[in-house]
Amino acid sequence: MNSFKKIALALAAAMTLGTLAAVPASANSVSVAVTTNITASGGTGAATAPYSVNVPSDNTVDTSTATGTEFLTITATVVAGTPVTFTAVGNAKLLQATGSTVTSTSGVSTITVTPAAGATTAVIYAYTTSTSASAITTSVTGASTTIYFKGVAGPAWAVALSAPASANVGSSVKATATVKDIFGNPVSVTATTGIVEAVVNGVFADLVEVAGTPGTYESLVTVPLTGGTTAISATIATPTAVPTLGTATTTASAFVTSADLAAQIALANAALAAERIASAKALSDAKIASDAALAAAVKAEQDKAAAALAAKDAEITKLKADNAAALAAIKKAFNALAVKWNKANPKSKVSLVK
Ligand SMILES: [Ca+2]
Repeated sequence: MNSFKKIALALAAAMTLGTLAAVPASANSVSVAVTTNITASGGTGAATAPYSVNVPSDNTVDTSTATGTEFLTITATVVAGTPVTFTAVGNAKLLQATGSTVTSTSGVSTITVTPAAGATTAVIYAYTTSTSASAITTSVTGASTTIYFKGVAGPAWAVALSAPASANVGSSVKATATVKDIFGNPVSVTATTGIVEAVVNGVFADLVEVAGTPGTYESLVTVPLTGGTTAISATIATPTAVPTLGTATTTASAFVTSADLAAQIALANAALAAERIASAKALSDAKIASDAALAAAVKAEQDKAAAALAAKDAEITKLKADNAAALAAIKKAFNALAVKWNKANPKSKVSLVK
């Protein structure tokens, strides 16, 4: 067996116990041992396999029969007397003590611990309220090491439900329920974390968890052929009360209004056809009115022109008469003078004008 295999086997044995064995410390070195009570999916503490620990869903960071252990115990081994700084990044928080009076908001992001006189270990506790991974770096001057861990969601605390607001009669719609723990982490409901069930118009309906999406459940709901409103509700079992963190939401509702879409389309089409007919008639009426107005305007202009022409004709006629009268008067006057002349000058008579 080569040395790599020996190390791998030793590591595997240590993980089985949920503990990484401490390596003796030397100057400027730090080794970390972590204890967690979750062995089934405890992880190795690497970024790709964080340790798992229950979130403090009862708002006390401690160990109890109901919720198990809700913290990691982190033991750093260093050269005696060396101060050790622990720093949490992400949702993780650090504590120097746990217990029934320590709440989910008690932790801090960094703690420095100096081992007691002659001692080589510094111990702190870490917890998280999130199922996303957090990192904790343990450091001394000149050396550091980082472990990763994540929370295991608590019991179902809140349920939400969504469904389409409307649907065609007789069709199927998807109702989606999401279940979260007291800290908003998705919860895959199990016998130990509660139940979730759906009711459609008073009848229990199937609710199936979506593969790969823990805490999300779907139900295919068929709305009635007669239309109307379909009431859907999702319910989770009432969890143990945690008054210090609020009130659980154990029921959520959604309503689907169904209608005969084909009938609605036929009605809409009929309305559209009627609208088109009305529009065509309005257009025709407008053209008729426009044509009539145009004809009237043309006639008015024509009448005006005819009247002007008639006035001119009358004027010409009057001028002609006036001229004739004037000419006749001139002839008469000339002839009168001619008669007088002829009497006085019989030897040089002038002719009268006819
Ligand atoms: Ca607790």
